Amino acid sequence: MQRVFGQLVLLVLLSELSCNQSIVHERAVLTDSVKVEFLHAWNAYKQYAWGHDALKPLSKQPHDWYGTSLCMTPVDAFDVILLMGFSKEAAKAKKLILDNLSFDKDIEVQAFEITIRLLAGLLSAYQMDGDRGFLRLAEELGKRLLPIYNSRTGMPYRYVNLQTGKIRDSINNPAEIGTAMLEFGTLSKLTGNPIYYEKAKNALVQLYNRRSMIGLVGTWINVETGEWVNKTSHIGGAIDSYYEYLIKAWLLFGDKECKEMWNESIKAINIYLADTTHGGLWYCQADMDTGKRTGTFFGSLEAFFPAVLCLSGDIERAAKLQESCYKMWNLHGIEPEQIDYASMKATDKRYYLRPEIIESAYYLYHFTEDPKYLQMGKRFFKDIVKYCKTEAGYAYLRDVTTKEQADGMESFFFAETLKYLYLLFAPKETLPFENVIFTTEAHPIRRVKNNK
Ligand code: DMJ
Repeated sequence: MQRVFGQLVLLVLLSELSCNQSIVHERAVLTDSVKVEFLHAWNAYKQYAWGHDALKPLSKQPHDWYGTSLCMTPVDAFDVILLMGFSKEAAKAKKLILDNLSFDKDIEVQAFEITIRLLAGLLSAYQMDGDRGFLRLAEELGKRLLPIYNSRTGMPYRYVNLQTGKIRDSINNPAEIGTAMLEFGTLSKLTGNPIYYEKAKNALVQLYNRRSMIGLVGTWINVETGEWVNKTSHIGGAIDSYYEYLIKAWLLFGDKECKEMWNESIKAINIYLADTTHGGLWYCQADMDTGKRTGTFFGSLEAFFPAVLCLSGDIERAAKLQESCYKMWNLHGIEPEQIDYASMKATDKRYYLRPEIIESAYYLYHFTEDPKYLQMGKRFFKDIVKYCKTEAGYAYLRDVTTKEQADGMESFFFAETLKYLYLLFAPKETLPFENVIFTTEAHPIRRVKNNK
């Protein structure tokens, strides 16, 4: 009897071992495949758009956001090139950036996009590569962005002319107001100049102070008067990374006020925006003053939230929400930009090569080690390759139902989508999770210990 039992235990152990070995093998294969696809996209950028902001993958033409290049793709992609171990490619990208990138340009730029893609990219490049040229560029950019904070409330304007400092657009949203603290804060820590941290933090506090009586924020606010001009509350685009940065600023800098602001905010979000009435967990739109539900839309941008919930320790809710996100992905075999979760119909049929759902799978896998998140990641990767791959890189989809491709490949496809896929499959030591905080554009910033 004892012998039979012993044999059974041995069998179970052996089958577990072989299962683990096959997971390890599958992960190694997937890691290599992501690298291959990365090179496919990167080589196309090099061939058709080298030195420009981005590649238009169908017409094989370069694209510059403001008519002159700010090296968007190489800066955004630099850290992932290093992570993947492509040292020759990294050297080429570095030379391109350090020899050519200048911010002394008479162009009006959207501060948020420039902050999350370029400032963050330069800071992580500096931390990973060590060349002070990256930090010099980051500081030059930081200085040129500072005029955005010259409003009566201290909340930023949306656009600034990099040469003249002229600002415009006083109607701004929480995401664009609040998503600077990691980048500006890190710039302060690295340069020793506190101004960046102070300005970004003040903007965050000013916004938080204008939350409603029930603790929600709206979508648009006038940064001169401090009055809300659109009171729809949600966790999607235009608000999303405001919440993300409250908790991450706490974790990165140990800023207790940010922790308190996060704690208060998440309570209100879970009371008024969480919705379990349509099967599964979703987050809705509601009026910021009354909490009354005004919409049941959810989309690819909202899919960042399981990752943030993981960071806050709410794995249960994170896992439930990720199940909903996965349903959304599987509706048409690839993720629509937005659905109405009450009817489960796509209301915006584009797929922009976005990373959020993959980012959440990566966080959930880190915190639970449940192999189902690896399988999800594999599904995402296979579908992206199947529908978005083109001769010259990757193209976003105009319509997830027809899979019609469109002529764009955003730099976040390198910086985030492929990076999170890679990190999900690669061995943990590739980038130990506890050592960094990822900015909203997935740029890893080194974490100072003992912030908890
Ligand atoms: C990225 O630029 C950032 O993740 C931003 O916070 C939201 N949108 C894109 C990716 O979808």
